[in-house]
Order: sequence, then structure tokens, then C-alpha cells
Amino acid sequence: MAKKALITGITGQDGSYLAEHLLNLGYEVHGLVRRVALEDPQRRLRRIGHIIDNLVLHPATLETYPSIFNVISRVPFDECYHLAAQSFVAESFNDGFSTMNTNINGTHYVLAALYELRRDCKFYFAGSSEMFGKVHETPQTENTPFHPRSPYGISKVAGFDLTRNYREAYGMFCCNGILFNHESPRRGYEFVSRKITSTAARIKLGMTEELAMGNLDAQRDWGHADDYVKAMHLMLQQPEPDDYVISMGETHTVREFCELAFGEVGLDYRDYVKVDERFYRPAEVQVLLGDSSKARRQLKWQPTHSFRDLVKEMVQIDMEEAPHYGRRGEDQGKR
Ligand code: NDP
Ligand code: GDR
Repeated sequence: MAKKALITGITGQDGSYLAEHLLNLGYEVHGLVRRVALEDPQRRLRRIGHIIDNLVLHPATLETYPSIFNVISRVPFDECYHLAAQSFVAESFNDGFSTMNTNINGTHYVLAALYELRRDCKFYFAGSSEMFGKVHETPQTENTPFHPRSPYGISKVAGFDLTRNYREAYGMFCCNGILFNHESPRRGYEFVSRKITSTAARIKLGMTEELAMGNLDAQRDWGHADDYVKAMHLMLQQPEPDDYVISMGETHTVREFCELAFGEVGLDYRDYVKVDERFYRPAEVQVLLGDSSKARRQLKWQPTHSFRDLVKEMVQIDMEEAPHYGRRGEDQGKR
């Protein structure tokens, strides 16, 4: 019998790669999607369009417990990957209330419904390096204290604690991934990586003239989403539930990202990138660097894409897609 997995956030970057991976492993894959997505599949289901016939989609929202309860009551799921969230850190400063509501209550609803209906279902929570925030040590491991610097980071710490508490209080198989930034050609346009690669492509194609950016000195440990979703699955195959850092173990500045991306299309980023205060955050996470040796040892997880290859792949795809998207990247890059 094929294992049944539920992915919340299946329409997002990670959800789409994870769905592909689980289908390849022979899983029956279900996705929780917002009803509006079903009404506008061309746009809102674009990341899973190529596999949609092999998925079972359930309309629901993280905003209410009954809607989550209803989906979980329908199918005897073996594994639940809870990826849905308001995931853009800058937006969490604009509307901390809705970020908290979606990310904390949404996670609590999923855990509570699993507790009521499917206590044997294994659970993965999409924790984040943003939880380390103002870092207490470098590199960061599973034992580094959290010091979140945004409503988003705070909401992820709460989700992390909820997940651990369901494990400790009720013996449920609940794991936290502490994933560092991971990108891909499916990344949303507002995140810094895609903003840079899509704008570099549009500048090269003569569609726009400059790139307005915030803090170029921020440092991130960037990997490829395709590698990182495999770690999520591996966590749920272990004999015991646990928490794992997933990272490349190297850190780069936003400036370096610009230099590489513009270099891919034969341009010098210094001629196009302008610093604009609107993109600075009220509190910044200055540097992140993860130590994923526990995951590499216990999960036998290994990334396969280098940072350079990631940037190159993203620029190449944006050079192909930019003419079709028109001004979209620019319009979406206003935050
Ligand atoms: P995306 O922003 O690409 O995807 C977020 C998903 O959540 C979308 O499918 C979105 O649906 C869904 N969602 C948001 N709000 C709701 C809601 N109210 N009800 C139902 N669904 C909702 O994120 P990623 O794929 O990049 O990340 C996946 C998870 O991993 C997130 O929880 C993120 O916080 C976390 N994470 C990501 C990292 C990264 O570098 N990518 C690193 C560490 C953690 P819709 O399409 O309808 O908007
Ligand atoms: P982050 O990703 O906040 O780390 O969260 P993002 O790509 O938005 O920012 C990375 C760094 O780049 C700096 N930066 C800019 N960022 C954006 N978006 N736009 C700009 O113009 C800009 N200029 C500089 C930021 O200040 C920041 O330091 C991502 C999300 O996927 C989270 O959901 C996830 O949990 C973490 O990664 C790990």
C-alpha cells in the first residue's frame, strides 16, 4: 500500500519540490490549498501544474480549525508536512498580527487535529534559521539559543515549541526542521535571490534599468530547495523524532549574490544596483551560518547543488521566463 502524505503549502516553492519527490518515491500525495487557488489554477497552482493530475487537492485554510480538521478527517495520512505559512519576513513587519495568526494558530490547528484524529501520523514542521535571529554563536546548531528579530521569526519559534511539546506531551512523532535559506527558479519574486536574478535578466534584456535593494551586507547560508525538501522526508523516516539543522555551511553576502548573478549575464552589478532605504528592515538578521553535521551524520543528507550553480540556474531560467512575465518582477519587488 502506498504511503499517504499531506502537504500544507503545496503551492509554494518547497511544497512543489516535496510533492515531486514524494511522488517519485511512490507516495499518494495530498495537498491542502486555499479555495481561491482552485479558482485560479493557472496562476496560483503554477508550481504544481506539471504534476497536478497525480495529486489530490483539498480546499482549506490555516485560518480556522474546522477547515483543517475536516481535511485530516478524510484520509488516514501516514505523514504530514506542514509547510504553509506567511513566509516573507519583511511582510511580517507590516502585518505582524496576520503572520502570527497564520503561522502560530495554523500550526496549532494542524497539530491539534492530528492529535484528535491521527495520533500515529508523523509530523514535520518548517522551522527556520530566522529563529536564531541575533545569533548567540556561529555557526548555529540545534543547541544554539533562539533570539528572533521579526514577527515571522517569533511565530516560527512558537511553532517549533508547539511541535516539540506535542512530541514530549503526547509521544507523537513530531520533527522540527531548522532550515536555512533555500532558493530555486520557483522562488517568489520578493525574496532577495529571485529579486536579483529576475531583475538582472530583465536589465540584460532591456526591460528595466536598475535594481533597488536594501542591506547588501546581510549574509545568508543559501542552498537549493530541491536538496532541502529531501531532508524533510528523511527526518520522518528515522526511528525517533528529532530536530535537525539543514544548511550548506557557507555564508555569502547579498552583495556577492548580486555580483555573481549580474556576472552570469556579463554585467557589473555596481552599474545597476541602488541602495534604497525602503528595503531596510526595522531589525535585521545580519549573518547566518548553519552547522548541519547532525543531519549529515544521522540522516545521511548531502546537498548536491553548489551556491554558484544555484545562482547560475536561477539566472538562466529568468532569462528564459522574463520576456513572458513583462514587468511582473519589478512590480512585485516593491518591498
Ligand atoms: P512559500 O511562501 O513559497 O509558500 C508558502 C505556502 O503557504 C503557499 O503554498 C501558500 O499558499 C501557503 N499559505 C500561506 N498562508 C496560508 C493560509 N492562510 N492557508 C493555507 N495556506 C497558506 O514558502 P516556501 O515554500 O519557501 O517555504 C515553505 C515553509 O518553509 C514556510 O513555512 C517557510 O516559512 C519555511 N521556511 C522556508 C525557508 C526558505 O528559505 N524557503 C527556510 C526556512 C523555513 P498560497 O499559494 O495560496 O499563498
Ligand atoms: P529572509 O529572506 O528574510 O532571510 O527569509 P529574503 O530573501 O527576503 O532576505 C534575505 C536578506 O536579504 C536582505 N535584503 C533584501 N531582501 C529582500 N527581500 N529584498 C531586498 O530588496 C533586499 N535587500 C537586502 C534582507 O534584509 C535579508 O537580510 C527567508 C524566507 O524564506 C523565510 O521564510 C525563511 O524562514 C528564511 O529565509 C530562512
